[in-house]
Amino acid sequence: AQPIYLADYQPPAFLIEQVELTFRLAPKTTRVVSQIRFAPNPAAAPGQDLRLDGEGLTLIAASIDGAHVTATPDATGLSMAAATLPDGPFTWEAEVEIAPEGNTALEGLYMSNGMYCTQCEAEGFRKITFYPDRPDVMAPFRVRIESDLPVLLSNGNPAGRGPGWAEWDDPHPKPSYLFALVAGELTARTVRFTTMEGRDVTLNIWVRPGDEDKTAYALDALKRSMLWDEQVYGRAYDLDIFNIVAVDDFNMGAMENKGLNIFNSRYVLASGVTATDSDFAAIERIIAHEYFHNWTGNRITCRDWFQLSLKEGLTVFRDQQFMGDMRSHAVKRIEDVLTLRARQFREDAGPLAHPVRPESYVEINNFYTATVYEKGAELIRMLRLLVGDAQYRGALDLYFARHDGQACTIEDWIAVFEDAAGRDLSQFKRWYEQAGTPKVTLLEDWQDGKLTLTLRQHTAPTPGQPLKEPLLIPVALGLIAPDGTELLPTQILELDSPEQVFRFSDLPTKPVVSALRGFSAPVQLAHAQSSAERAILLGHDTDPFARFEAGRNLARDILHAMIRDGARPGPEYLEAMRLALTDHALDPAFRALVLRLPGEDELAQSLHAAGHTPDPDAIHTARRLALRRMADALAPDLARVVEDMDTPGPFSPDARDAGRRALRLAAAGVLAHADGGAKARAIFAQADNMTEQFGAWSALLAVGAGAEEGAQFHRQWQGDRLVMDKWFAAQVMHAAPERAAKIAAALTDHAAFDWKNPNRFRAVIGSLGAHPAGFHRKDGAGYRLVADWLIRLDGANPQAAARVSTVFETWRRYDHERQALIRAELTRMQDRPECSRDMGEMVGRMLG
Ligand code: DPP
Ligand code: ZN
Repeated sequence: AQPIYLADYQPPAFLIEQVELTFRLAPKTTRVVSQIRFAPNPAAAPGQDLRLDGEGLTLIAASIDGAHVTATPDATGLSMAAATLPDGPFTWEAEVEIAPEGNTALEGLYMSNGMYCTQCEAEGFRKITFYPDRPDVMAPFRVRIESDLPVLLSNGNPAGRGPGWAEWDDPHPKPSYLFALVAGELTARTVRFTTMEGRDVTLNIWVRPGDEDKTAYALDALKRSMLWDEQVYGRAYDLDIFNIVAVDDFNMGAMENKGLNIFNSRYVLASGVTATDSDFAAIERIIAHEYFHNWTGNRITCRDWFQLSLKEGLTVFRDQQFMGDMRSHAVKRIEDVLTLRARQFREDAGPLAHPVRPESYVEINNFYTATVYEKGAELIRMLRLLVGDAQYRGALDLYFARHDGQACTIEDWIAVFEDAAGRDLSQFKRWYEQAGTPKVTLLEDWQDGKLTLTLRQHTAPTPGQPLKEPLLIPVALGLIAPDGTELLPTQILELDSPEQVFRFSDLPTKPVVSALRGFSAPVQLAHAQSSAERAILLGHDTDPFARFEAGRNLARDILHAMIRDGARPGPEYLEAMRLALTDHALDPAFRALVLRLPGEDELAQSLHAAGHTPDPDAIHTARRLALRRMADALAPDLARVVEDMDTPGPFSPDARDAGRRALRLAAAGVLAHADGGAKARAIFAQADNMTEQFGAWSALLAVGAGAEEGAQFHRQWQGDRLVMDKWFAAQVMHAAPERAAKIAAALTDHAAFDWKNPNRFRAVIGSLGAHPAGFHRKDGAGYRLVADWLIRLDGANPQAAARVSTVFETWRRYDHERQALIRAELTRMQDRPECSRDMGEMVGRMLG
């Protein structure tokens, strides 16, 4: 397959004035009739052929302005020669046949448990009918659905309903990737919301009968999202109805189709007994994210798929702000940075590194990445820091006013900031174009009351980008006295050269430097500090992220020393942890995060960045030893925290109770390394909520116990798909390294292992890939099992298979023996004539 290049962008030859679609639904023989009013694009070269995308469609008939035409589709669509087209506007009409039942790729129109649904982003609409399937062609849609199923939904407002049919009218011009259709036996929970503009909107969450009692939280999150977008961004909803549908078989998390969001059911359905606190938080975030897309994505969309971060980075940033406002900004920021490092830094350091705005792709589905999403959000956070909060809001107002109804580019985005803030941001734009995580080195010099800080930046080469230019990096920095008082509140240092010096004078005492507060830029900071300095920051910094980070750095340094030299965690570290654990002034959620040691993959990443070849077994062993030492040294404190952090009364998923449960489970989890899991077993036995039931069982599994609890968990939950995903995942994730691949293999033989369901596949195969010591066993059994299953899944659902294949993206970190084993598996995956475009691109890039 040939790559597509950003540099080759051409405006569409034809624009669309109106689309009318009729669906006659049948599992094997759905008919789709399209009537599309085309007009030549005045901004394009005149006299071009009409090219329509189409894949896997059986063309029944086609006409132009009512006159039958002969069209011969090829593998990717069909063309009508310019000479055969009328001058000026014309109506194209076509009838095609498709088979949703056999569609296991879950792209286009497909079926999930007897229900019809669609997924069109990025290029699924071409599997529904012939169309210019590109985001810069926006049109109003009118849709008629014919089916005996009781609930028939599409985008926009309801426009008519009779026995066996329904019509929908979407007045807002939209690209085809936002088209959606749902038909099934569904039931809704409904509320009303009045917008700040006075529009009375019906909000529905549609689920399968029986799941109604699990929709209250999502519906409430939706109302809060709508209100928040009005209050914080001045954006109101623009249709009379907003529908959300939960679907069990779904490749992504959810999809922001105009007025008809379709969700992976795991991000809608929740009750206290079936969903963990993390599930509730994920639901709140994703409901908000998809809703926020209505303005950042739908009203203003992307000109082409290279601009994907224009909507995704911005919408992630907005959902992060929302979650901070709903819960805790400090805790949310820490969690976001942990995710960024675990996923995006990992991606940026390996063969799949790409800029936030890529320059080429073979399959766009492979670019729904942590870089486009999470790093994209970080760029917006930096922009806000550089221009200030008021100018940020001004730039966004300008963006909405200037570009509503348009398909835009990163250039348009940067321009609103330049215009609103009166500032040249051409250097900042490099962040969108340059891949790789910059390394910032901070050197301190203290003399005669003067502090001199030297900041350097360097970005290592990434695939296709051997040379890197200096970036504009906002470094938020403050100074703390050894007794904990703040000597200098946060300043933003703008690092825009390879090396810069910043001086601070008139200081009464040698300060402790608190750098990169709030994680002000997505960089790797190299800043040598003593354990004593880190302990001061952990105990006293005014910036909560910096406090967390100081504790994290302490833990990382100790773990590195344990892994490399067999050192042991010293008393200072254990004392610092004890202080954080028992500090009642601190938010329990924050204490839970501080207590959590860096994960095995994070340690492999940091060892590799420091020039070492990580040994997954040594990392696993050292981490467990550190947990054992913490458990021994802190046992009484941990036990007290477990008692103190109970949450009496009825279950509430709010941030306060969730934080208490997080700390309680974190403490019981550490303690299990000394008490054999006694506390965890007690929590499991008494649990009246999934967070504690599942958290306690996981803690038991992690110390080699939990067999009985696992059996009980299975008996209790075998009828609940989403809880069963947890049952599958936990057994793999917490398996002893030498057993992980065996356990995963056994689970794939389980009657409930429905491998075509993406959630279930990821629960087993994805979890093995996320268990570094288990996946990277020297005998290669983990690699083999994952490759076997990826090959099988590639035949049914290439997009999902390609996504999971990223478990191999870190392979060059490891020793030669492991590299040889992985190379052999990647080659086996690639060397098949039937290897999909999706997987072919991913494996090709990984092999480099
Ligand atoms: N549904 C995905 C998201 O919201 C892609 N747009 O990010
Ligand atoms: Zn999104």
